[in-house]
Amino acid sequence: MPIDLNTETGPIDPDDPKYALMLANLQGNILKSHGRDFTVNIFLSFTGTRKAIKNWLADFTNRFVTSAFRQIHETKEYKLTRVSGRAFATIHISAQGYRKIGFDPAQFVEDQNPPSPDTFFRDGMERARVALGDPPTDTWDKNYAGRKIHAMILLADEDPKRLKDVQKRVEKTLDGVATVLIREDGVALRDQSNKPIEHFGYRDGISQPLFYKSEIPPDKDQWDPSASLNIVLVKDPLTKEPDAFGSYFVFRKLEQNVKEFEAREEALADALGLTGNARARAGALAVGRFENGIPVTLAPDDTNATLKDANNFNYQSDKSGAKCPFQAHVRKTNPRGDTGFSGGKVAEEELGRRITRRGITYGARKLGKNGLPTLEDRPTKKVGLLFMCFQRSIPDQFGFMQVIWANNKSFLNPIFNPGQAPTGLDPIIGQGTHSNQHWPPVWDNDATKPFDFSGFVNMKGGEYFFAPSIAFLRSLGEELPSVTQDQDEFAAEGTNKAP
Ligand code: N7H
Repeated sequence: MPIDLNTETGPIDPDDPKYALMLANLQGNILKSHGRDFTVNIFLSFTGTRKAIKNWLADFTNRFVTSAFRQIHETKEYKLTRVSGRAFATIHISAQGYRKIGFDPAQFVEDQNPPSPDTFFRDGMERARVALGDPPTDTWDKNYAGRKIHAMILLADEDPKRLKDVQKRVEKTLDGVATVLIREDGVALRDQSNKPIEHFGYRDGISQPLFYKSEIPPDKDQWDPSASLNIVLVKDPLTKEPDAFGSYFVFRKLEQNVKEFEAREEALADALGLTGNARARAGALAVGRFENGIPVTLAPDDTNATLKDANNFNYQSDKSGAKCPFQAHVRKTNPRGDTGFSGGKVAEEELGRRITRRGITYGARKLGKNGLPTLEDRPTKKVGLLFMCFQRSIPDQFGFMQVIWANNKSFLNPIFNPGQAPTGLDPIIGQGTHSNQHWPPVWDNDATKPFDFSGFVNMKGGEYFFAPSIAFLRSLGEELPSVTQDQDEFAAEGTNKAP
């Protein structure tokens, strides 16, 4: 029986044979992160004939692309052997890219429930600039503006040397097909406990929608991260093959001004009269978690080690925002039931807004004696997040989250409790002027002070893409897959041991 997304109601068992064809036809990284620490993201402008580009897409898919099925089996193998046999690869095509190879982007019909205005895949990110509150395109990095980006290749590996080798090998195949417009290197930052962090120093990647049964934690009475396939997958509109799904993909290069952000954290701590250990609460009020991942709605400071990376929480015992303010980044972007419960469960509409984040940090930080990045070195530019996320609909999910939640000073509380002071911008990603935020000087006390906190994340360019099904990509080729030059053969020549 073909998979029907409308009847999928929760996480799946990927070993159930019912899902095998779906997983073989689906690109990796969508249902589960590829998890490698080094990536190169290559943005292409197609220059060849339609025929040459289509053949290249099919050939690249056969030689390099990692399916969700293969990703699962490679992960199992890696757990057994601690050796990763090959680099990970996926490909994403923009609306302009589909046009270039003769497909009409109007065939990509995204859900609208109600959507954030003007943030549709078919129109591209540049046209969504005003809706998203993004800065003028002349402040973007070179080659992001102008609607020239047709595709993005993501290559990832644990071994940076092999990654470079594979990158060169891929780029050699582009002759007469495409030019490389931009290359972005992603390098995961990690803290002393080897957990991924972002450049402001906070643990990241803790809370995600989870699609595989084996990932669901036992404690989930306050927040259940379970997700069904229909929040991230859609039928690939360009193939009639059974069980061929894809996903809408957002890429944004978000530069972080670490020095000014940290100065603002100190200024907020001063304004709220926080002293000693309590000063760390200033940043936690902005992010919604302390640097070590403890949610500020659960604790006034960062000392309770059992709460690190806690995710089984909601805001029902913090209805006035006196512990975690409504504007805090993680509360804005995942209100965990603040927008309503139905039958004791978080409203379906809110759950359907979730995005599957797959970003990675970029930019060099100085290394300390332990080989880890020193967070004392505080850059003002050239470091940040290559933000990436998958979803069923850009206007309903990423677009809605950025425009109707993060940038909206009335979300959340005044919408549900009219007459209350505005919530203000999301201090991390909210775009707009006069942030209008209020902050609680005393944890769990309703009195607040006004203080503006925003403007430390700057959008430097990006694009909307679709991650097509492997069935579609293969169908573009005229010949049988090339087996003689498979990436495996190359991997055998190079290093194949993960560090
Ligand atoms: Fe955010 N940060 O360091 O403050 N994010 N984010 N994000 N973010 C999260 O809970 C950060 C960005 C979401 O389920 C954490 O996994 C930074 C965009 C969502 O409770 C931290 C940037 C969008 C969540 C950060 C950035 C989102 C989330 C806590 C840009 C969408 C999950 C770690 C440079 C439009 C919330 C965690 C939940 C978590 C930060 C971008 C969305 C530390 C620095 C553009 C949905």
